[in-house]
Amino acid sequence: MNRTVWFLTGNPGKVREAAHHLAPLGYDVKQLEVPNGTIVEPQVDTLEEVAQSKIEQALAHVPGGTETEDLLLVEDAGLFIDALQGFPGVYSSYALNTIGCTGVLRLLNHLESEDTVQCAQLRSAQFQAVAALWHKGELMFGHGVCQGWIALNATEGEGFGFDPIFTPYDLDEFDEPLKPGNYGPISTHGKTFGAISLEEKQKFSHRQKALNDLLHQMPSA
Ligand code: ITT
Repeated sequence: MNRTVWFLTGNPGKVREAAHHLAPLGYDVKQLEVPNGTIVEPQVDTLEEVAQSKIEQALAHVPGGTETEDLLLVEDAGLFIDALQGFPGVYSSYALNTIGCTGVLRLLNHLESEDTVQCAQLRSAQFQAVAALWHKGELMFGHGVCQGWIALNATEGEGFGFDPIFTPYDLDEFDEPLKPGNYGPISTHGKTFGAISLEEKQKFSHRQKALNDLLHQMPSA
């Protein structure tokens, strides 16, 4: 029988990606919706602290409460741009809602080059994700990183958030990122996450890596 995973998030794009990954493994991913303003995202330094705080706040809203057999999932991600000392990082939601993708591109205006390899180095960035899973009082964390760079222009498509401006580095046959200028078997051919399908994005995604890391620790469904 499928196990229910309540995913606390206001972002349906994240639910789609988690369900795509966990449904074939016997998990029924459901969005845990709470009234606006119920969960306060703390302004702390790390994604782990954000995720843990959200789990603690969300437990009061899980059907069945702390006695439930269901699982509770929170996943926090951020875009960390090297040239901006990691900004927006843990402030990614705020940055997206205020300056948006266009504002981030503007902050990097001075880091341009006609040489794509140089551009990819100057504008290097990572998506980082921390997935936290609560089950019967136990809390587990999974981590995932996706290396890449901030494109010169935004491209709209299937994705969400900063997808239109993030191009992942190619991956080698062991799923490890290659340095710019090296071409690997797993590649978007220079396209941003915004310009590729969800299936394609999954091959690179920080969220998938964080969920995979969690899966190794999860009770079998
Ligand atoms: P929650 O309700 O789950 O917190 P959120 O959209 O605020 O949803 P995060 O706090 O995890 O998600 O993410 C911080 C920001 O980074 C947010 O604006 C996202 O849109 C963006 N982001 C996270 N993962 C992303 C991804 O895979 N692609 C593009 N943008 C992403």
